[in-house]
Amino acid sequence: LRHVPDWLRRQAELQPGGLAIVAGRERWTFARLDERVATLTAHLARIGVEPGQRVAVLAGNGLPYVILVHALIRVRAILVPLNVRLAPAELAWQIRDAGARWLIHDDDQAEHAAAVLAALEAFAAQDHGVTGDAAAPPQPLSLSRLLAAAGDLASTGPAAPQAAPAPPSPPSLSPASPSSALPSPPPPIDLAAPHCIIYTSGTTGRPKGAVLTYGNHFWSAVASALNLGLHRDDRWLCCLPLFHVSGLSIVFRSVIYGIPMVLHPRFDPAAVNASIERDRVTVISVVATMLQRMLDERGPRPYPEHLRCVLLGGGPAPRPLLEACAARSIPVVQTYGMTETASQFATLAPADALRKLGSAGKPLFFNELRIVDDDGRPVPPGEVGEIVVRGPTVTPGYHNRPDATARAWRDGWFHTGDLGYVDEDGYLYVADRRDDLIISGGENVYPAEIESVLLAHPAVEEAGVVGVPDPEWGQVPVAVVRLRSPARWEGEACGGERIAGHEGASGRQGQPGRPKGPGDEATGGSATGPDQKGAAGRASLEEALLRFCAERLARYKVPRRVLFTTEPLPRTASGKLQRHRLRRTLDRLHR
Ligand code: S0N
Ligand code: AMP
Ligand code: MG
Ligand code: MG
Ligand code: MG
Repeated sequence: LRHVPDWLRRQAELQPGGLAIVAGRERWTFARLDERVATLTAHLARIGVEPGQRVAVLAGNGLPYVILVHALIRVRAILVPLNVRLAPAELAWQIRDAGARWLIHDDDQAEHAAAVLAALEAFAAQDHGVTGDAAAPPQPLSLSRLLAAAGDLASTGPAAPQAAPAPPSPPSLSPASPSSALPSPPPPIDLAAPHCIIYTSGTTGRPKGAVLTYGNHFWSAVASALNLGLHRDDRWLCCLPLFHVSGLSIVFRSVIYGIPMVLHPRFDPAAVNASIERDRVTVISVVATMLQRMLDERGPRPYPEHLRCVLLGGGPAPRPLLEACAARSIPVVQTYGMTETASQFATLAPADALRKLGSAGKPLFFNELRIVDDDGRPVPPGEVGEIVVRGPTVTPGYHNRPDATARAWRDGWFHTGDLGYVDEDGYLYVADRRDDLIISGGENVYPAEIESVLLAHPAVEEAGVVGVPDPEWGQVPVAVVRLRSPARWEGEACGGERIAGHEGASGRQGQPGRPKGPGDEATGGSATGPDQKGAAGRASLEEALLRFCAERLARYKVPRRVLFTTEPLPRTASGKLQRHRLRRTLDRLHR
């Protein structure tokens, strides 16, 4: 199967009056959504958005985002969804790496988008090791203005021709002549073509753009239905960001299944709980932090019968949470998946939910999974190894990163970097934490990203980051820092411009020369760099480093604490940081 009909158009033909999307007070049918998408498609083509161009999108959840996703498909432009929580410099890097030609933002993100463009200008002056064809900066476009202009054009003149050249026609699946009310037929979708590039951080610090094809999304939606089933009255609630594949995949399930998505602008536990009832939601995707908040908000009241599946993914599923849900008959199924597998790869079957509590289930219908040792040899059931996967939902590779692609795709298997085991019955259990990945509320945080920011600070000689358990977010990052010898950092970093130069820091600086006082051992333990400066000095330096991080990283990546040590950080003979040993250093400092 190489081509499928345009998903949205097909639903508009099959069930024009069928509900496609519920968003706040808006309830749009497939016909209405299709019509709006057609006008935006024409407008995008008119202003010069071309097939194959990368279009970065910086926007929160909403109907406009969904319309844009479908219109970009019809233009055959490549979607680059941006995480709105990231700092301008992080986004600028992704935009350059993707070689994005356009930056479409919603009104809420207008200022953020301006900051990203400013960061891009700063980038242009330096070399940041960007792998993409970093030519001209992207042209910014306001999503609300695009939609308004598209609407005006639609009401005043005929729609422009489709931008995309039609690929060779596949055998026709549609009725001989579609309804005359519908605009000219969009070309069929080539499942092998790239649809989007989604950035996901890596162990070495810089994020990689995972390319997902139309086929990745299509087979993911089909495989999900073969496992969870498809009911005529299904409604899938999306309170996950559309810039993650967790949320985006619901857009495709909606148009491939012909069911409504119930779209929330953000995650609000009370709003989600109310919506499950009011909007007759049958399936919802969540991460653990969300599910916990939903339970807390709801109290002991049971969920309605029509809620048949709570799909829990994006990170570890805490055992107590699973047990609490089981005790309350909440139909939770755990899934294992990642950006690179276009969402769910393995999911527990609803029938196994209780029998195999704690498992992420079996690979979905088309997928295969193996657990292998360091040499790539399969290990027996019960033994922990790396999870490697293959199947039609797995990314072909990373944008402009043949090296990273070759590291991941070895011997025909995609190496996830995750550890796990399968039991005798073939059920997957994702094993305890990898040392190099912290998952905070479903967002990935790689220690190396934070370490490289800390190392860029003039006072820092060495920095290491590990995840520590957190009741709300699952894990949060904590940093251990060894400062440069006082002679080098006191004048330069502590009293002077290098730290104080960063917004707001100077006023809160401690007194660099303050003599050591009582209570100074609270954080530092045995021997710490800033001991000479006392607790206040340490606190102010910690604050300065946190501020330094906050200017360069998403808030959720900013370490919860910075602890100071005078000892060299634990490393291998070759100089690689040993995070399992660093964790012990941290425990000691924390005490
Ligand atoms: C959990 C969420 C909703 C929390 O965000 P919230 O409460 O809306 O935060 P804000 O009000 O904006 O900010 C309040 C403070 O909280 C900080 N903060 C926000 N998020 C985090 C975080 N994750 N960690 C730590 N801190 C956080 C803010 O910075 C702010 O602090 P201050 O005031 O100091 O600035 C939100 O984090 C969220 O939406 N998380 C989920 C993200 C997600 O979707 N992850 C999944 C990614 N993975 C995939 O896409 C593949 C897996 C997958 O597809 C999948 C996943 C789940 C279910 C199903 C599937 C599937 O396979 O289909
Ligand atoms: P991302 O690519 O950002 O979606 O992150 C996916 C990562 O989340 C995976 O590589 C795993 O490390 C983690 N993850 C996903 N599902 C599970 C699960 N069921 N249990 C534990 N970790 C998970
Ligand atoms: Mg990942
Ligand atoms: Mg909030
Ligand atoms: Mg994640």
